[in-house]
Amino acid sequence: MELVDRLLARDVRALARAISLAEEGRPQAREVLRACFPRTGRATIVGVTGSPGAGKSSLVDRMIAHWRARGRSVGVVAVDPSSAFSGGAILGDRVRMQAHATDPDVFIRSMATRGHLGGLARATGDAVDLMDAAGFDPVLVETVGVGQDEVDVVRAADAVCVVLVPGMGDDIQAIKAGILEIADVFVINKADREGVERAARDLEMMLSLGEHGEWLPPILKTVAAREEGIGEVLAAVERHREHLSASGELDRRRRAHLRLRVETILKERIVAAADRVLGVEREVERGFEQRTDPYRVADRLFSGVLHSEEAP
Ligand SMILES: Nc1nc2c(ncn2[C@@H]2O[C@H](COP(=O)(O)OP(=O)(O)OP(=O)(O)O)[C@@H](O)[C@H]2O)c(=O)[nH]1
Ligand SMILES: [Mg+2]
Repeated sequence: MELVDRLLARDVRALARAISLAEEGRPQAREVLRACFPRTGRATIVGVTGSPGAGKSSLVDRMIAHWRARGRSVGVVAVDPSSAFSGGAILGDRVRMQAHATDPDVFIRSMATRGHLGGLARATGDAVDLMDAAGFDPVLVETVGVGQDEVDVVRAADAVCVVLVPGMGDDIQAIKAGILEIADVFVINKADREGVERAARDLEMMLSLGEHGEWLPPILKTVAAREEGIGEVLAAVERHREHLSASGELDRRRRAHLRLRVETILKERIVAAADRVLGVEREVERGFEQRTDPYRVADRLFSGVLHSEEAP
């Protein structure tokens, strides 16, 4: 397939096109992904998450610059929560990472939170695969650390950086749901502000209460706006990656991610098939009128799929 050949030769227009196809859930995307898949698994995938405005994009921008200086080509998937309302890619990330806009070894893709057939995690997972296949390594994924969708998205990374800011007492609470637990590296950004030591102490305290395996997530301080501490973040990500490889944890994680993706696809297909065979909406409506319990409605739909000629 011409598109695949071009993508594998790192034609960024082909890559952009392939990501759009995947995002829109087009049938052609499946073929592209299948053809590209053997070339995936090489890139280190780095998730960057944290509260809104913590400086994630600024940090990503600085990380790109550092990796570029070492000759790496960098892919970025920036998940944009605000476009759920505005319906377009935000200006913020574009502006923040503008310096790299003309660099062919940097590929930045913004993605809206909503409007993906089959969910955000699937769309971002496909985009990461395609960038990986095109030879970008590392691939960074930026999301705001709120909500299950975003947690699922960064969970698929090899290393998860959680970005916090000083004076975050309440913030920690706000993003606590699932995000702190999956952090491999903590970054306290805006370390030029007051309260950075306190934030580090609070975090350390929280970490000492929680459980962690062999890897104790380091707590690093950065001033993304002034380029301070970025080298340390990269070093921690690389150290973490080495730890994953050496401990066998990398394969375990990637297996778990594969499973998650397979399950997502499976659920999607079953629901879609049930919809074609009996109509989910129609059966729900019927169930509502007849006060049927949800298990029975699901049973009816599921057996409809099982007994239909059509494979899901
Ligand atoms: N004082 C200070 N400001 C910073 C620092 N890093 C980023 N900022 C500023 O913080 C604001 C938000 O930065 P972004 O990089 O857009 O933050 P973000 O986390 O990507 O934001 P969202 O994607 O909208 O959630 C911008 O005005 C940055 O200039 C820092 O280290 N110190
Ligand atoms: Mg951002």
